[in-house]
Amino acid sequence: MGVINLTPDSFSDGGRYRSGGAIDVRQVADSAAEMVEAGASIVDLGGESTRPGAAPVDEDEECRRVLPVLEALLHLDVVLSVDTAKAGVARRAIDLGAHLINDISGLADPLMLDVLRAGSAGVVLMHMQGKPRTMQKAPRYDNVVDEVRQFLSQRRARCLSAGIAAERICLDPGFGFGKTLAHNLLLLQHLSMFKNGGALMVGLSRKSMIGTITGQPVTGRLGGSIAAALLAVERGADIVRVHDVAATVDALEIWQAVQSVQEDAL
Ligand code: HH2
Repeated sequence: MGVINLTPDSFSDGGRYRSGGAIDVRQVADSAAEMVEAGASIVDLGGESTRPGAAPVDEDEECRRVLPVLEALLHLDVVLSVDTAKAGVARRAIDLGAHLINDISGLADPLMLDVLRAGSAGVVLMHMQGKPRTMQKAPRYDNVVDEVRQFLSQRRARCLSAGIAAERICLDPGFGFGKTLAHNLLLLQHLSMFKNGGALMVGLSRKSMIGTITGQPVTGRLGGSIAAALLAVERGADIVRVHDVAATVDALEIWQAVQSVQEDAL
């Protein structure tokens, strides 16, 4: 999954697609096509930054950022995902043709389930402790792996009992969302415990946990991000949400070749 942030304030690519205050839809379309060419099977469009301390955006502004771009990408042969926690944005995105709603709040909006039930789009249910503005102040868990697993399985059960088929649901432990470095590392170490037959997704790309370990600024986190993506895939992640699609695909191709080579290939 390639990330396209249409925000002015995302932590690593904020403002990238803006010129003179407006979003340059053509430039976004070129980037999305490049990601697809490089091997992305999903493109994720975000209209609200969720970095720690980010200010919330209202529904109309989020739609103004995301919907014209979504419309411009509908011709691409790729799964189009919209990163939103707002049922209103999700509804309008699905009506326009979005295939997947990436809900970082894991159904916090009480209307989200109805919106999902009314359509056929898939959903990513992500775990977050607290809200982006304050989530990194003092994250606390007795057992981070158990608590995040429990949250995700409850939210998944809610979707299932609303009639959303298991194949439409993907779970994500939410790296960096109300978690210390140690919480994030424990989640990655035990990622295979999140496998439950459905799809598992992770977002580790360029995150501050990579910067804390490597001492690199956002612009220098490619190596760390690729290492983290590989560790996640090795532990069962089906989808990795990344900013650097081409380099990640290369790394995963090497991993896959090593996994699949047979003795009789000699
Ligand atoms: N991380 C970010 C945003 N959306 N969605 C899922 N499912 N999982 C993640 O880990 C995840 C996510 C944060 O990264 P980014 O979009 O690059 O930054 P920002 O929130 O500042 O726009």
